[in-house]
Amino acid sequence: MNSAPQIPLNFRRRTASEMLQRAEALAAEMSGRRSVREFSPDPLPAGVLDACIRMAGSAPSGAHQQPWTFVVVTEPDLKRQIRAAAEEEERLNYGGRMNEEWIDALRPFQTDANKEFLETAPALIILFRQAHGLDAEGNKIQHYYTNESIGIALGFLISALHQAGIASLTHTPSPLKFLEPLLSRPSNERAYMLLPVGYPSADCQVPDLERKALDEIRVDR
Ligand code: IYR
Repeated sequence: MNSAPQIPLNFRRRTASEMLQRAEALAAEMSGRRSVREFSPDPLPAGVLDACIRMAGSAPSGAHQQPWTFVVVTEPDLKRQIRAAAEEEERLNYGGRMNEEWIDALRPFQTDANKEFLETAPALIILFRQAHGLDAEGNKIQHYYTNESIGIALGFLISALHQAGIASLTHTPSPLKFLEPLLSRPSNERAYMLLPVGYPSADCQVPDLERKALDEIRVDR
């Protein structure tokens, strides 16, 4: 294989105090992020989603294959169709496909098969994982670590949205397959996550949750 041209890394060391200050500020900012299920219909300012998706697209990926597509849906009729199809699946989920233990685990979130937010939120971002690539002749190109890669990109996206002042919900109407024909995706793309994005409604409530403390999630050896 040809070696790719190499360029000097653009990296500047920060002072210890600057590092600590930035890390603490970011941790505080991100711990304020909450998943939102009640959205205002207010539209988002032009260009903000583009910048957030650009940040998501800067995620590292297996062999730098960037195996992702971000579909942004703002068209009301398409949102309505997505809601109808999602609710059809969720009625089956809540009606017996999820067992009692699962339904119990969801109680704090007061979820049910009704997914009004899929129509209220001004935009839906649907992440597609490219299970393989396609060349100009339609031949398959092997992709590597696509699950890891798309998960990292989703994390980048959620973080970018929150820092830009946009609320989101990591929504997985399950199974997600219905999104592939509805959004006319090519055969190599698998729906991975549906994110309604926008401003929370004025009276939005969220469950009073606690995050695990650092000593519960960090282990030193
Ligand atoms: N997909 C269903 C159920 C659901 C499952 C989990 I795990 C959640 O954290 C939340 C919901 C729904 O969207 O209602």
